Amino acid sequence: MRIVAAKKILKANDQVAAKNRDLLSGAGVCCVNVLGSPGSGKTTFIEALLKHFGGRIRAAVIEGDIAGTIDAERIEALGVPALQINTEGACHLDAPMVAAALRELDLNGVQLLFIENVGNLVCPASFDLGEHLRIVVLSVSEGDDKAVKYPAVFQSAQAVCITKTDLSPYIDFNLSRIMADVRRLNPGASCFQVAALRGEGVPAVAEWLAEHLHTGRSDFGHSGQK
Ligand SMILES: Nc1nc2c(ncn2[C@@H]2O[C@H](COP(=O)(O)OP(=O)(O)O)[C@@H](O)[C@H]2O)c(=O)[nH]1
Ligand SMILES: [Mg+2]
Repeated sequence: MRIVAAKKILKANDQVAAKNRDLLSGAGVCCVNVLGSPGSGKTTFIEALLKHFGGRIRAAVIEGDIAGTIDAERIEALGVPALQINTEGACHLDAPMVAAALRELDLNGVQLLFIENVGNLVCPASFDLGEHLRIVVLSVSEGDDKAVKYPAVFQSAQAVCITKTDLSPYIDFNLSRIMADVRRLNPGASCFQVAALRGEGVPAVAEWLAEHLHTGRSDFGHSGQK
Protein backbone atom coordinates (compact mmCIF):
# COMPACT_ATOMS: atom_id res chain seq x y z
CA MET A 1 0.00 0.00 0.00
CA ARG A 2 1.27 3.50 -0.83
CA ILE A 3 0.87 6.14 1.84
CA VAL A 4 1.17 9.86 1.21
CA ALA A 5 2.37 11.50 4.40
CA ALA A 6 0.59 14.64 5.56
CA LYS A 7 3.98 16.36 5.65
CA LYS A 8 4.32 15.91 1.87
CA ILE A 9 0.84 17.35 1.27
CA LEU A 10 1.70 20.37 3.39
CA LYS A 11 5.04 20.79 1.59
CA ALA A 12 3.28 20.78 -1.79
CA ASN A 13 0.77 23.28 -0.42
CA ASP A 14 3.57 25.53 0.84
CA GLN A 15 5.23 25.58 -2.58
CA VAL A 16 2.03 26.83 -4.22
CA ALA A 17 1.52 29.27 -1.34
CA ALA A 18 4.96 30.76 -1.94
CA LYS A 19 4.05 31.31 -5.60
CA ASN A 20 0.75 32.95 -4.59
CA ARG A 21 2.62 35.25 -2.23
CA ASP A 22 5.16 36.20 -4.90
CA LEU A 23 2.37 36.96 -7.36
CA LEU A 24 0.50 39.09 -4.82
CA SER A 25 3.61 40.92 -3.63
CA GLY A 26 4.58 41.60 -7.24
CA ALA A 27 1.15 43.08 -7.89
CA GLY A 28 1.41 45.28 -4.78
CA VAL A 29 -1.41 43.45 -3.03
CA CYS A 30 -1.37 42.84 0.72
CA CYS A 31 -3.27 39.63 1.37
CA VAL A 32 -4.97 38.93 4.70
CA ASN A 33 -6.23 35.47 5.67
CA VAL A 34 -9.14 35.79 8.12
CA LEU A 35 -9.70 32.71 10.27
CA GLY A 36 -12.27 31.86 12.90
CA SER A 37 -15.18 29.59 13.82
CA PRO A 38 -18.44 29.51 11.85
CA GLY A 39 -20.53 32.46 12.99
CA SER A 40 -17.69 34.17 14.86
CA GLY A 41 -18.32 37.27 12.76
CA LYS A 42 -15.63 37.01 10.05
CA THR A 43 -17.77 38.38 7.22
CA THR A 44 -19.21 41.14 9.42
CA PHE A 45 -15.67 42.07 10.47
CA ILE A 46 -14.51 42.26 6.83
CA GLU A 47 -17.63 44.24 5.90
CA ALA A 48 -16.95 46.71 8.73
CA LEU A 49 -13.37 47.22 7.56
CA LEU A 50 -14.47 47.69 3.94
CA LYS A 51 -17.07 50.26 5.05
CA HIS A 52 -14.44 52.04 7.13
CA PHE A 53 -11.96 52.20 4.23
CA GLY A 54 -14.68 53.32 1.80
CA GLY A 55 -13.04 54.11 -1.51
CA ARG A 56 -9.72 55.11 0.11
CA ILE A 57 -8.18 51.65 -0.16
CA ARG A 58 -9.00 49.43 -3.10
CA ALA A 59 -9.94 46.00 -1.82
CA ALA A 60 -11.15 42.64 -3.06
CA VAL A 61 -12.32 39.56 -1.18
CA ILE A 62 -12.06 35.82 -1.70
CA GLU A 63 -14.75 33.99 0.25
CA GLY A 64 -14.17 30.38 1.30
CA ASP A 65 -17.21 28.31 2.18
CA ILE A 66 -18.15 24.67 1.92
CA ALA A 67 -21.20 25.68 -0.12
CA GLY A 68 -23.19 28.70 -1.18
CA THR A 69 -22.44 32.25 -2.25
CA ILE A 70 -24.06 34.20 0.60
CA ASP A 71 -20.86 35.80 1.89
CA ALA A 72 -19.60 36.81 -1.57
CA GLU A 73 -23.00 38.41 -2.24
CA ARG A 74 -22.70 40.38 1.02
CA ILE A 75 -19.32 41.73 -0.09
CA GLU A 76 -20.49 42.54 -3.62
CA ALA A 77 -23.40 44.47 -2.12
CA LEU A 78 -20.76 46.90 -0.81
CA GLY A 79 -19.44 47.41 -4.33
CA VAL A 80 -16.28 45.41 -3.60
CA PRO A 81 -15.18 42.65 -6.03
CA ALA A 82 -15.66 39.22 -4.48
CA LEU A 83 -14.97 35.71 -5.58
CA GLN A 84 -16.49 32.67 -3.90
CA ILE A 85 -14.62 29.40 -3.49
CA ASN A 86 -16.81 26.40 -2.63
CA THR A 87 -14.67 23.69 -1.08
CA GLU A 88 -17.50 21.14 -1.42
CA GLY A 89 -16.87 19.55 1.94
CA ALA A 90 -13.26 20.48 2.68
CA CYS A 91 -12.92 22.16 6.05
CA HIS A 92 -10.27 24.70 4.98
CA LEU A 93 -8.92 26.54 1.98
CA ASP A 94 -5.59 25.49 0.53
CA ALA A 95 -3.04 27.26 -1.64
CA PRO A 96 -4.07 25.62 -4.97
CA MET A 97 -7.68 26.77 -4.40
CA VAL A 98 -6.44 30.31 -3.86
CA ALA A 99 -4.14 30.05 -6.92
CA ALA A 100 -7.18 29.15 -9.03
CA ALA A 101 -9.14 32.07 -7.55
CA LEU A 102 -6.27 34.47 -8.24
CA ARG A 103 -6.39 33.49 -11.92
CA GLU A 104 -10.04 34.62 -11.99
CA LEU A 105 -9.66 37.80 -9.98
CA ASP A 106 -8.68 41.13 -11.53
CA LEU A 107 -6.01 42.41 -9.13
CA ASN A 108 -5.31 45.55 -11.13
CA GLY A 109 -5.20 48.43 -8.64
CA VAL A 110 -6.13 46.22 -5.69
CA GLN A 111 -4.15 47.06 -2.55
CA LEU A 112 -5.80 44.79 -0.02
CA LEU A 113 -7.13 41.28 -0.56
CA PHE A 114 -9.08 39.60 2.22
CA ILE A 115 -9.47 35.84 2.17
CA GLU A 116 -12.23 34.64 4.49
CA ASN A 117 -11.32 31.06 5.29
CA VAL A 118 -13.82 28.28 5.94
CA GLY A 119 -15.17 28.59 9.49
CA ASN A 120 -12.90 26.39 11.60
CA LEU A 121 -10.31 27.01 14.32
CA VAL A 122 -8.33 23.84 13.55
CA CYS A 123 -7.55 22.86 9.95
CA PRO A 124 -7.02 26.31 8.35
CA ALA A 125 -4.12 26.92 10.75
CA SER A 126 -1.92 24.37 8.94
CA PHE A 127 -2.47 25.67 5.42
CA ASP A 128 -0.48 28.65 4.22
CA LEU A 129 -2.46 30.26 1.40
CA GLY A 130 0.23 32.71 0.36
CA GLU A 131 -1.13 35.46 2.57
CA HIS A 132 1.00 38.17 4.12
CA LEU A 133 -1.01 38.45 7.31
CA ARG A 134 -3.33 36.30 9.35
CA ILE A 135 -6.08 37.59 11.58
CA VAL A 136 -7.94 35.29 13.95
CA VAL A 137 -11.46 36.39 14.82
CA LEU A 138 -12.88 35.07 18.10
CA SER A 139 -16.28 36.20 19.35
CA VAL A 140 -17.00 36.56 23.05
CA SER A 141 -19.82 34.01 22.76
CA GLU A 142 -17.30 31.25 21.92
CA GLY A 143 -15.69 31.34 25.35
CA ASP A 144 -12.43 32.63 26.80
CA ASP A 145 -10.73 29.20 26.77
CA LYS A 146 -10.29 28.92 23.01
CA ALA A 147 -6.65 30.06 22.79
CA VAL A 148 -5.65 27.28 25.19
CA LYS A 149 -7.75 24.72 23.32
CA TYR A 150 -6.76 25.75 19.78
CA PRO A 151 -3.22 27.14 20.21
CA ALA A 152 -1.95 26.59 16.65
CA VAL A 153 -4.27 29.06 14.99
CA PHE A 154 -3.51 31.73 17.60
CA GLN A 155 0.22 31.09 17.30
CA SER A 156 0.17 31.49 13.51
CA ALA A 157 -1.59 34.88 13.46
CA GLN A 158 -0.23 38.43 13.37
CA ALA A 159 -3.44 39.74 14.94
CA VAL A 160 -6.22 38.43 17.16
CA CYS A 161 -9.55 40.25 17.12
CA ILE A 162 -12.04 39.62 19.90
CA THR A 163 -15.41 40.37 18.31
CA LYS A 164 -19.01 40.95 19.43
CA THR A 165 -17.75 42.82 22.48
CA ASP A 166 -21.17 44.51 22.60
CA LEU A 167 -22.43 41.15 23.92
CA SER A 168 -19.91 41.09 26.81
CA PRO A 169 -22.42 42.32 29.44
CA TYR A 170 -24.55 39.23 28.79
CA ILE A 171 -21.80 36.64 28.61
CA ASP A 172 -19.28 35.26 31.06
CA PHE A 173 -16.17 36.02 29.01
CA ASN A 174 -12.94 36.88 30.79
CA LEU A 175 -11.08 39.23 28.47
CA SER A 176 -7.97 39.35 30.69
CA ARG A 177 -7.74 35.56 30.63
CA ILE A 178 -7.82 35.25 26.84
CA MET A 179 -5.44 38.18 26.41
CA ALA A 180 -2.96 36.56 28.80
CA ASP A 181 -3.25 33.24 26.93
CA VAL A 182 -2.75 34.90 23.53
CA ARG A 183 0.27 36.88 24.78
CA ARG A 184 1.81 33.72 26.22
CA LEU A 185 1.25 31.75 23.00
CA ASN A 186 2.14 34.55 20.61
CA PRO A 187 3.82 37.56 22.24
CA GLY A 188 4.17 39.39 18.92
CA ALA A 189 0.50 39.30 17.98
CA SER A 190 -1.49 42.53 17.91
CA CYS A 191 -4.75 42.28 19.85
CA PHE A 192 -7.95 44.17 19.13
CA GLN A 193 -11.45 44.34 20.55
CA VAL A 194 -14.23 44.92 18.05
CA ALA A 195 -18.00 45.26 17.97
CA ALA A 196 -18.16 45.06 14.18
CA LEU A 197 -21.90 45.58 13.83
CA ARG A 198 -21.54 48.94 15.58
CA GLY A 199 -18.19 49.73 13.97
CA GLU A 200 -16.55 49.95 17.40
CA GLY A 201 -12.84 49.13 17.46
CA VAL A 202 -12.75 48.93 13.67
CA PRO A 203 -10.60 52.08 13.12
CA ALA A 204 -7.76 50.59 15.19
CA VAL A 205 -7.69 47.42 13.08
CA ALA A 206 -7.92 49.49 9.89
CA GLU A 207 -4.97 51.61 11.03
CA TRP A 208 -2.93 48.49 11.76
CA LEU A 209 -3.76 47.11 8.29
CA ALA A 210 -3.00 50.41 6.59
CA GLU A 211 0.43 50.47 8.24
CA HIS A 212 1.17 47.14 6.57
CA LEU A 213 0.06 48.50 3.20
CA HIS A 214 2.30 51.50 3.54
CA THR A 215 5.40 49.49 4.27
CA GLY A 216 5.57 48.73 0.53
CA ARG A 217 5.51 45.55 -1.50
CA SER A 218 8.71 43.86 -0.51
CA ASP A 219 8.27 44.58 3.17
CA PHE A 220 4.94 42.85 3.60
CA GLY A 221 4.96 40.47 6.52
CA HIS A 222 4.67 36.77 5.92
CA SER A 223 2.38 34.78 8.13
CA GLY A 224 3.68 31.30 7.30
CA GLN A 225 3.92 28.65 10.00
CA LYS A 226 5.46 29.20 13.39
N1 LIG B 1 -23.91 41.43 18.48
C1 LIG B 1 -23.05 41.26 17.48
N2 LIG B 1 -23.32 40.35 16.53
C2 LIG B 1 -22.42 40.21 15.53
C3 LIG B 1 -21.23 40.96 15.45
N3 LIG B 1 -20.53 40.56 14.37
C4 LIG B 1 -21.28 39.61 13.79
N4 LIG B 1 -22.42 39.40 14.46
C5 LIG B 1 -23.50 38.47 14.13
O1 LIG B 1 -23.00 37.14 14.18
C6 LIG B 1 -23.61 36.34 13.16
C7 LIG B 1 -22.55 35.69 12.30
O2 LIG B 1 -21.83 36.73 11.62
P1 LIG B 1 -20.99 36.44 10.31
O3 LIG B 1 -20.20 37.67 10.02
O4 LIG B 1 -21.86 35.92 9.21
O5 LIG B 1 -20.02 35.26 10.80
P2 LIG B 1 -19.03 34.30 9.98
O6 LIG B 1 -19.77 33.01 9.79
O7 LIG B 1 -17.84 34.13 10.88
O8 LIG B 1 -18.70 34.99 8.71
C8 LIG B 1 -24.55 37.27 12.40
O9 LIG B 1 -25.85 37.11 12.88
C9 LIG B 1 -23.98 38.65 12.70
O10 LIG B 1 -24.94 39.68 12.62
C10 LIG B 1 -20.98 41.94 16.47
O11 LIG B 1 -19.97 42.64 16.50
N5 LIG B 1 -21.92 42.02 17.47
MG1 LIG C 1 -18.77 34.31 6.72
